Amino acid sequence: MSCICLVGFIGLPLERKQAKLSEHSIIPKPLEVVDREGSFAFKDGMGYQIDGDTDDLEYGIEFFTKFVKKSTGIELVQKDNAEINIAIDGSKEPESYSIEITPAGIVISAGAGQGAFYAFQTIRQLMPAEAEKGKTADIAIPAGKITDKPEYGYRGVMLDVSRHFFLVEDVKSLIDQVAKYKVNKLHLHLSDDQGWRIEIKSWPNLTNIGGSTQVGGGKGGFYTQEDYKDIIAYAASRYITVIPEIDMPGHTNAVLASYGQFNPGIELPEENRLAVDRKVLGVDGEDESATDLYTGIKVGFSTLDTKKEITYQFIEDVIREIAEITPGPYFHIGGDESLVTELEDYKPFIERAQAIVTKYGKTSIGWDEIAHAKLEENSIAQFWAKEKNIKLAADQGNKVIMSPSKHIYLDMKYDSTTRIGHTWAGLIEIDQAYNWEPTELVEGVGKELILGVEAPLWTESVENRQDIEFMVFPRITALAEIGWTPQGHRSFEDYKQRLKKHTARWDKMGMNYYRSPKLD
Ligand code: TNX
Repeated sequence: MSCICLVGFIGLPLERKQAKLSEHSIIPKPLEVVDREGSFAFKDGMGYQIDGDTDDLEYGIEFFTKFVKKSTGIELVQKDNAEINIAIDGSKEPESYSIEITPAGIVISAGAGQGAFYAFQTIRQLMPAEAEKGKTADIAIPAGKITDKPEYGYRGVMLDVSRHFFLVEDVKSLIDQVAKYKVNKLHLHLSDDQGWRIEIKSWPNLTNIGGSTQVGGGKGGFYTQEDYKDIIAYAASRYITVIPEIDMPGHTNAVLASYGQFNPGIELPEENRLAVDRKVLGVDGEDESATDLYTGIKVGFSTLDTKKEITYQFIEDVIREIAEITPGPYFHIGGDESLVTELEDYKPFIERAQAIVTKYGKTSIGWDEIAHAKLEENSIAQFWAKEKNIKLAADQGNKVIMSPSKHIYLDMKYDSTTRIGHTWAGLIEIDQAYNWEPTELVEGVGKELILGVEAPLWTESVENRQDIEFMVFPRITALAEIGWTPQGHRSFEDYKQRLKKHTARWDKMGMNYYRSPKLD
């Protein structure tokens, strides 16, 4: 008997009816859920078996067995005729899965390890919130069948590690938290005016000087190439692809402070300059043309010198070194807010940057402004502000990623009282984050041109892991559902009810999420 029983006042057990499968609060909402009678209870001695290609299943299995052990105390072992059967069927889409739950067992069928991992995330959400904290007795999940697959293949979150630097451990924590919602891309904004955050062996001052501070004048930091590989491997173990961004030709003061030769003579804002102390930073010699470091939050004042050949050698070195240690298919070249680069210089610069990305075997992504240039055939434009830029990309036949700032900029305040964040794109409460549809943002840009969706977290005001959690949750769950669940299948009212159950899980995990009054 797998029901959860309470002892009544006359001493007889009273059955508390277990919620049906279709009444469970899964986010993102699955495509199809069918209820059946009964439930499946995890019991000692149970195990799992795998049918089909096990190649990329290992991480998923590791996650699942660890979670079951933590939440039930049961050590699932691999055995024949097991209660939990995981079948990989390569003819299905890799992210798709189905779960059939009966009192006798669970049968998971998935297109690949990734789909199986998503099946495990769904099963996790079928377990009680207490399971997130540790051992909970008698876990049973209701019988039925879930059949599921995503609407879009690109479901991303972006973390700006330049304005404030975050440790590898903080990035991993974010990876863990978003993977639960089937987010599959992590875009790292690795460079900006305030800091350069990845070791480039051929240009060491980028990190020695360019990585030495951040917004507010703190000590900054950077990832060694080994750190970066560590993040990538960790993300891969949650079926998340990392997309590195080096923003250019604007947003580059950290480069110009490190190497004056790329400075065409920009004017740094008066406030928040920080003189480079080369002795303290251990850098030999002088560099007359280098700028001061910048620790403020203004944008649009910097540019690389687009007219010098050495600039292209430089970006080629950077792209090559990063591409070599990036297994994913993408490289993001930024391209936004290059307000002091003449358009006639900007366009050929972007074209050359894209060509270098292509040369090193990657697909180029850039913020929507890049569509002013001639795009490479497979280049991707990321919508954040201007519909007309996305039209330019679409006219060229290029695909787009949707990050509409007024809906899903995670650095916007929730309401006027939010302690951190900005308001330039508006206030973004959970309904504003949820109520949009990728195919309705730009006229003429429909599903066939949309690769997917991404929520960026810019970090001018975000200083630590608690701040990240506060700005990302709950809004990332809206993004995850918009990327996964077709429009006709979701509504804010229904999402809100499900979200309440998730905040209970986040409480168990000790997360610092935003407690929206919209959840009553
Ligand atoms: C605009 S969005 C930027 C960022 C800022 C952000 C602050 C985009 C492509 N550029 O440089 O951090 O606004 O909200």
